[in-house]
Amino acid sequence: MTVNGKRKVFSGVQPTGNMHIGTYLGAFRNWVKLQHEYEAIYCVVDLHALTVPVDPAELHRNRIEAVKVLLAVGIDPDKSLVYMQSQVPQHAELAWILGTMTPTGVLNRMTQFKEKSARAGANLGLYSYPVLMAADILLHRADLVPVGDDQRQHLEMTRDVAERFNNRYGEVFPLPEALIPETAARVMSLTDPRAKMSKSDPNPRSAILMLDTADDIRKKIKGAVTDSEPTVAHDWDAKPGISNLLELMSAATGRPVDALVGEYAATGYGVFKEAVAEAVIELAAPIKARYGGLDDKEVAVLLEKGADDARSSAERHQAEVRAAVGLDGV
Ligand code: AQP
Repeated sequence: MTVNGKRKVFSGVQPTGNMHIGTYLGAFRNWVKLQHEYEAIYCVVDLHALTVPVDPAELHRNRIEAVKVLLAVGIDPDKSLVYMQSQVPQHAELAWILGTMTPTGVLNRMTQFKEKSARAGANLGLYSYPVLMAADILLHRADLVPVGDDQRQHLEMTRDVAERFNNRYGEVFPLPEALIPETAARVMSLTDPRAKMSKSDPNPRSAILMLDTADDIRKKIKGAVTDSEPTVAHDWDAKPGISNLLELMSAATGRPVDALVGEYAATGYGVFKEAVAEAVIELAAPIKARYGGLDDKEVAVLLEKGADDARSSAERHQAEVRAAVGLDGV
């Protein structure tokens, strides 16, 4: 959908604390780039964060932290609309409508639901998470959704539900495309390279946090699980730990994985890990510095304006949906 000649980009992040480097490389880095070319809307999806048990005070803190991280990585509030999902009730309304046209068989296949319900227990919110995510995207008529690889399945479901809606009620939603980076699209856990690096992983050594100190980063990368055969090579089956570190370093430095393999193939894991750590420290340092300079009160003012703008745009779009399904007027 084109507004003032610009296509729309939308994406969201859950305020579940412990913002890590995977989120940055998989998603935020593209968010920052795209705000220069697109009408950009970025949302802290706090309703999604309720799908696993969370302490209210902690959620409150994490919401502000998430916004500050967005600003610190380079989201510019003059270029991007930034707001909290819970302050725009049209998200939940559209999710209900889309839920009525989402087969449960589709939701049963969602990998994230299977994984998270195994860990935290199943609930209806977790089950219908992809429907709310579809509503987040479609509410704004987004054309492009920059996400990490773990969200690929949810994006496919979003396109399917949009198509189903359009077939039944007329062309209301553009079909959004996912934008997934080529390198570091799925940064893996440092302690279990077969599992995704995740905010909710209880092991603090599994993830490099964006606000970690240089020392923390060195220790975590030094302790990253690898294999016993000491050649640095990119092979996800035989060497998932080393492949993960290679992709991390490639994404952090912009150097191709092949070039890194050429340089470190024979140096042994110790030297390679030190180089990865320094590259990640260099990447994270300016983010951490900018985060430290942000003021909570200014963030609150920015969020109020963001919510106002998002509500008025969402209401215009939602009126079109209500009319299409027969819920307009009395
Ligand atoms: N490990 C990752 N590698 C690449 N991209 C990632 N993303 C998350 N983890 C990685 C991308 O970051 C964006 C925001 O994700 P999210 O926080 O809203 O939800 P998530 O995907 O469920 O991330 P986590 O870390 O696993 O959080 P919890 O533990 O709270 O569920 C998304 O675009 C995501 O793809």
